Amino acid sequence: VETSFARNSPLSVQVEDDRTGLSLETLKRAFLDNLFYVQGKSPDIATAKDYYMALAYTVRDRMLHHWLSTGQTYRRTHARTAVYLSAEFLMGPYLGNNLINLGLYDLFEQAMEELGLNLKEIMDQEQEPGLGNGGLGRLAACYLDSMATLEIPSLGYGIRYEFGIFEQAFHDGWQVEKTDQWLRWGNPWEVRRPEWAVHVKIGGHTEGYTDHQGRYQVNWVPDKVVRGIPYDTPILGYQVNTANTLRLWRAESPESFDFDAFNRGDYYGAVNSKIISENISKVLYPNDDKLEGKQLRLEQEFFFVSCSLQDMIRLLMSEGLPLEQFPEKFTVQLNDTHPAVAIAELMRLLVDDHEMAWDLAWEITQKSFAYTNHTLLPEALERWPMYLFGSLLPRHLEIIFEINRIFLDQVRLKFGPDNERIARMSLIEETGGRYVRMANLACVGSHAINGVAELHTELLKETVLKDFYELFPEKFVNKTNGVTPRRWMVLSNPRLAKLIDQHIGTAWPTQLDQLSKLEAYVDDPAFRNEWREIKQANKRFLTARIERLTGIKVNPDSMFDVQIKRIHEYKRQQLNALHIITLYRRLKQNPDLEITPRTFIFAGKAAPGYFMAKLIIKLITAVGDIVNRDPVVRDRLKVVFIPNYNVTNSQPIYPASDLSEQISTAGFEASGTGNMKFALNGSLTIGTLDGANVEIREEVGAENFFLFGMTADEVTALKASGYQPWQYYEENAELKGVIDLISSGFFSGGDTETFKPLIDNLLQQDRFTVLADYQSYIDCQDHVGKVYQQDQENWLRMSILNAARMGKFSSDRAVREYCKEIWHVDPVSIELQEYSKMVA
Ligand code: CR6
Repeated sequence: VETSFARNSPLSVQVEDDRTGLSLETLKRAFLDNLFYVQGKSPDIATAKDYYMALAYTVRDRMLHHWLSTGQTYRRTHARTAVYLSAEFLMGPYLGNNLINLGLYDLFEQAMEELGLNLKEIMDQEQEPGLGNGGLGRLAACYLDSMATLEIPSLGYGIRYEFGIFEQAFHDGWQVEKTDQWLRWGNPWEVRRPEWAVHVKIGGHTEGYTDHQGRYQVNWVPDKVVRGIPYDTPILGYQVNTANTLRLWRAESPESFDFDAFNRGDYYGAVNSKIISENISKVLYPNDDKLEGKQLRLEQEFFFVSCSLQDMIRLLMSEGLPLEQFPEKFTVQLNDTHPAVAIAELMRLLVDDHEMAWDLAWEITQKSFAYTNHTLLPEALERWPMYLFGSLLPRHLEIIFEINRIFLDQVRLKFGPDNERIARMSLIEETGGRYVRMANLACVGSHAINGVAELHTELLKETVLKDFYELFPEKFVNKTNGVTPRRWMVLSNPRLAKLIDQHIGTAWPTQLDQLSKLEAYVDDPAFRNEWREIKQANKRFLTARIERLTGIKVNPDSMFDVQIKRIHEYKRQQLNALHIITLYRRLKQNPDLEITPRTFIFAGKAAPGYFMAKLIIKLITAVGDIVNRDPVVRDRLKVVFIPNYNVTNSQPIYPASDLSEQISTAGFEASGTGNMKFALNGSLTIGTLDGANVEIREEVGAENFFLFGMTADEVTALKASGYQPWQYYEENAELKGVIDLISSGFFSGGDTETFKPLIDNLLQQDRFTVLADYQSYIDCQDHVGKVYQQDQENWLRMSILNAARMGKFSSDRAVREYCKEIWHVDPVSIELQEYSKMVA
């Protein structure tokens, strides 16, 4: 950061103002104080990181009053609290978002400017906490934002991974992974709370005994104990006083553990066991939509669940409420099955530790939990080998057996002796090895089960959870995902946000339906002009960023055709690549062909162990290497892969895109949430009838959405009839040409082996029906190109209408639905308490 401190303005601020004051003068003084007293730096030796830290503390100081008042109000009123249990929270950078939610962005921007600093450059210093893989973790973050904004008492519980999602770099067009070091410079937003640490048992065996009342009890004797330390981060609502808490657990070794006794002076052993304990929260598993059946992963899941439930019980008791009140005080949402072991753990805590009768404990458990399913992919459904589960959680396995025994009796009662049904519904899979089925546990132990888009919920009821739907139809509800307009519009598209403010007022960020008022301006020339100019400005900004990150010069007047998301075969980045090669071949065959200039923008990580996804990345970068340099193309096509996709890097992309690629095989994308961020920012979708695309199209109107491809039912039918992908290859000359070009080694320096696995897979299996959808996609893309080039006025109109009609997809709407139909939690508004009165 270039600095030239304005030393001319004498600061006349009192010390006591520093913590709370909001005048320009005070902000500057507080910032300099934090630089001096917290960072221990004077401006002449301060680094860009120091400025970031000083500013972050200055902002945090202005959040604490909200935070403490919120906590105090919740305790005093015994507020019913929505608990979001999630193995992932993909929060994104905090500084900008906190400034927006405090309503202090402009003020701080000015304060920094007066000190010769630039707010955006300081914001760029933040290392975002990448504690999630993709949609599921980011959804959790959007929901926390909405819960705070809607003044819903809530707590997010998760894991404070020391290493979040890996950093992606490229070597020779291949993805390489580097460890993420988000904590390297310290984390100014969190507060460590060792006083609320808890112990978590792992492994060992159980022992039965008869208590003094003659009742049979079980004691779990673990072979290791780890300590969970909570780290709290305030989650501000938008322009309200509410600041809820995100509580993430770090694993440490328990101080009380007597290493001497256990290891007889074996210091190395003692230190080693400390390291082993700390392993639990060391690193995020980098898989999206895929289970990694590792012991450490199960330990992580159990660890944060046990910490969180113990913490909830502590909170309940600290309010003087009895254990029976647990489901009145808390409603607990399970974000996928990752925390589903909570059902067995709450039973254990109630029955074993608190000696509650089984039936009452079960009633409490079922009342407390609700389960969100996020995928239909069989490879993502968690099942744990029974021996592994039992060796780590011997007591929980016993409890699951007992839940299962009672549950299967209930199934028999309703359906008679239907052994196949019973085998399918059992919490234990017994065919081909024994497994604990976490989705079945989640369904049985919850009072509500939801999918994340209408189509997804319907498919759940018809396929993966069909038996459960037949047994408990009343439990099933849909909750279509949403995204927060604060981060995804106000913060990341300030120009567009301002234009909208000027036309429809400033209520839309919390009442997104109001965007419909923009429809009145769809034919207003001045408004249309500004809309176009803003898109162009955003594209120029991204163009500069792309050149900085990749060295590639792109044309901001070309169509920005964007696919940014995890790399997965079902998301079909390979289909997009086939389209690029199709256009390239057409140009090679006819260099004077009229085509719409396009910049294809990709970003996204592949799971490190997912070979095919990594090969798809290599294909895209290899195609880019050829296409970007071939003089025949004359810059009409450009392909860029922006490295290290994360929240920070995504924020400038959505506002700059023209075309949003949402091209998954119908029936495979549970919802998608990127699709919403694009349309909200005025880009048009090319997409299949999959996930939330279906509902987006319904809202924006079929005429404002580029639809292609088979429906989910058609995909199923095609596969049932014996899908033969090579027939599509043989019968479609253009497709054949494209595939043959890849096979020939044209994109791999003459090497015919590199892409062989990908091509063989497409021709022989093609699980995601890429070839079957190819022609439909190409036709649709040809149409898209025409509209963009020849009917710019209509494109602009569609862009405005897309944004205007996206009100439904605010995460506020989603959270309101959860509150009303699943959680039964009401808002509690927060009045800032006087410090002097803030005594317990
Ligand atoms: N990968 C779905 O695939 C959905 C999000 C959030 C996913 C995606 O379609 O939008 O969850 N599923 O609901 C899982 O992670 C299991 C995802 O992010």
